[in-house]
Amino acid sequence: MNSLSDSANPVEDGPSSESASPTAPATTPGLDAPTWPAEFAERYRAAGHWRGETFGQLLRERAAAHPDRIALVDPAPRRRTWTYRELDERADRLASGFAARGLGRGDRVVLHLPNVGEFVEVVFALFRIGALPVFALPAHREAEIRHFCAFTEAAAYVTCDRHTGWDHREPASRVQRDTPTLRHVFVVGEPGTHTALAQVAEAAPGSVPATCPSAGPEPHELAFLQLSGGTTGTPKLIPRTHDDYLYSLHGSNEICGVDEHTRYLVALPAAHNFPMSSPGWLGTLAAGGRVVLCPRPDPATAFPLVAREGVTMTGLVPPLALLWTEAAAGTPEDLRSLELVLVGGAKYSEEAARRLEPALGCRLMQVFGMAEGLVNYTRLDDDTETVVTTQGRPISPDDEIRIVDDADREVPEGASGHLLTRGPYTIRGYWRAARHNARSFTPDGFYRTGDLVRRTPGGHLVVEGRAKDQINRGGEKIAPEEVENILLAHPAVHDVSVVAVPDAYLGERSLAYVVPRADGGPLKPADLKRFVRERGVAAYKVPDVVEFVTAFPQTGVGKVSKTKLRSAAATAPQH
Ligand code: OOB
Repeated sequence: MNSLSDSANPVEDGPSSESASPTAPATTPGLDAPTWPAEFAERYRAAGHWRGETFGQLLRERAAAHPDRIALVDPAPRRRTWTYRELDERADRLASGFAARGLGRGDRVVLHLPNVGEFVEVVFALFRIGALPVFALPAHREAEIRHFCAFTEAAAYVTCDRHTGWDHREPASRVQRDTPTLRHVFVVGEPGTHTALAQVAEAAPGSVPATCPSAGPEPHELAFLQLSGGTTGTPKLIPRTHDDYLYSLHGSNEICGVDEHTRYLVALPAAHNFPMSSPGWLGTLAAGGRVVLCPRPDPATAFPLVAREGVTMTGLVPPLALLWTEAAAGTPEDLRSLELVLVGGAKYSEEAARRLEPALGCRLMQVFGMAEGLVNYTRLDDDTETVVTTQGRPISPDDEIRIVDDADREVPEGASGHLLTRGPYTIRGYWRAARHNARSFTPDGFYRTGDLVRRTPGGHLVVEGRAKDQINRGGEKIAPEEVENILLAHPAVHDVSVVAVPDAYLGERSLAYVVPRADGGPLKPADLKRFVRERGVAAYKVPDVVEFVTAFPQTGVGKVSKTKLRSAAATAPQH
């Protein structure tokens, strides 16, 4: 029994639920999601936003233009580098190996790798053959991987042997056993019973179908599936096309001043949209710059890399920005190559933002983005006040912004309201999720971000809060409903409600209010935390605090009031 959720039935929509109706938004065959209506697509092409380019072509062109320039550095455990030519060739060799194993256009491939060079190789190899990477995060565990593989009907799963003490090979075997479509498991490192990725690339680059441009994916087609932060029981998948994502890269590069001299440190997980495209490692490669992978984002790991590799730019979530700011004063490392640090993913406090530039001796840029599309940046020529007090303005003149009240009416200029957006790189619907799309998008195609914002007279957005039921734990997004569903499966739990509590370092932590069953026997917070962990989900989803209550506060209509629970959580001295 879960009476806690305000949302409708979270049951997944199936592949067949995107059936066309006269009022349904435009869809592209094989896309499995609503897409931009023809008049919008034409407008974005005419404006030069959509250039008719694919990722496979992009790397090929960069490799032709400057073959010997270093594209990628993986410093650990021993320093490896790839020139643009080597990366291009490597992508071809892997692509032909994947193709020889029957992978091809439209096949979903769940990618679950930390920040290693193979991640970049595999992404470009999949782009080449038109297979679609599904970007899992390194923190994800068996439960999430199982869901991604099943829901996307994945043909392959790419992971590594061990990472941060976890062996991924046995869970991979179990997932494969239970997922009929999953024909291949490729492993970076020791493969166990699976196929070594190194062996796939051994195939000589034969006639890869995708090296012939006419056989490769079209620019308006899907390039990959990103994960949404999510507010529902399971994360939704975000279908991004070559055209739309490349536009966000080029726009980001222009705003951030990315060029061939840029050396971008991938401190956050490479699979996340922020370090991937804002401007991130893909933006850096698109500009002919150098990508430096960072195995862990802590100052002790990252600072020596900044110094040794001459890093000029990176992107951090606010808690990390705070750590870097505090560690800078005492470090023996030379950080003078750093020119720009982007901070986003969660609200960055003004007080912390003011300290970054003096501490690190570089510029700060705030970024307020979402994997669904819209990305806002403060600008390099903004004054300090704007940079530390706002979350920036959109990339594109064609990003449409509406700030509305609960009834979707525009609020007066400068007032706070719900942010709705539509534009050349914001999706028109999630992948295979028709029912959810009806809630998350307006009939005229605006995405309901769930964020509460106001606009300054200068046109910058300030994030004021959130209307969606989500916890933003230092940039890691938790859907309370997902954790509630897990806890409800515990035999001694009668009811549960998971909410955010303010936290000085992370911004927010998670708190599970639990009503135990009368006959459930003794129950301790640690039991429930362990129960969540043992369900095989990412560690950041385990509630930080568990508190037992006898009942939940109700709304006027008798539903559980999360608003009242949140304010109780925020004011309780013990949290
Ligand atoms: C980024 O993407 P997601 O998809 O993990 O999360 C998006 C959500 C936003 O809707 C907002 O609620 C929150 O994260 N958020 C911020 C923020 N940046 C993101 N909230 C307050 N201040 C900010 N600066 O998080 C993401 C994607 C691309 C670039 C940067 C971040």
